[in-house]
Amino acid sequence: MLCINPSQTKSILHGNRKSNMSASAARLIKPVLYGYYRSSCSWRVRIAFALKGIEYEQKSVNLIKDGGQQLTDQFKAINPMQQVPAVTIDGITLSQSLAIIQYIEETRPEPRLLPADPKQRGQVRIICDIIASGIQPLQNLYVLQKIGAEKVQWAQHFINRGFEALEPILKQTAGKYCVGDEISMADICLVPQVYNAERFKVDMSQFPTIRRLNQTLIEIDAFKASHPSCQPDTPDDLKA
Ligand SMILES: N[C@@H](CCC(=O)N[C@@H](CS)C(=O)NCC(=O)O)C(=O)O
Repeated sequence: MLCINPSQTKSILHGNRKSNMSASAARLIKPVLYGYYRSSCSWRVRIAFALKGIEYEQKSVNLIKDGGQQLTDQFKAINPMQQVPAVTIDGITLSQSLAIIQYIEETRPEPRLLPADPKQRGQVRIICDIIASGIQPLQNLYVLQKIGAEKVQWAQHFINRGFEALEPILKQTAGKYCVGDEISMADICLVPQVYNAERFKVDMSQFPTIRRLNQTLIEIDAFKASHPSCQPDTPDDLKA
């Protein structure tokens, strides 16, 4: 498995970069991803960086340690929503994984992550929205902490519900990948969501198209290198 150099990890407590600089100077600085190895939304951004061959630095925001570093005032100043990912890039700070990926797509267009055909773009966005709005928010840490003892059944229920919608859509749109034969943002959203489904022991045999796509995608270097088992902040016992 391809792994990113562990020396790139830094604690979020190591501080921020300066903001007053020219746009061209800002562009020379490597983007910084504030993320967490197991966060599916952080993984989306890592896949996008990897597919586009963009080098970046990672700063780990441990969602568990000390009650959750995302809840500190220091991180709240980076992302008021107190969630990962956040990215500093070109002199600005962005949050929300899809907004981050779209910014990367618009500023570094090759290879493209949205198809040229508007109908296929529409299909990509449907798949992204089902996952990013209809599934992941219902099974993120903050929500599950509120649910308490029933959290596994809760997460399974909403992942199943979302995948029951995705399966027939993907049956229609998929070629080699989620939409046709080009990797897109839909694939970037799908793989981390399947990883979450497996963590929550969802029966994936019900979703043969999703399973087939995931198996194809997970063999691609950009998906492997960005996998949660392969990050600078992955605990030693979970490292690939
Ligand atoms: N819509 C946001 C969702 C971000 C999100 O839910 N992040 C999770 C990790 S995947 C998080 O930081 N959870 C912390 C918490 O729930 O306290 C995005 O796409 O970036």
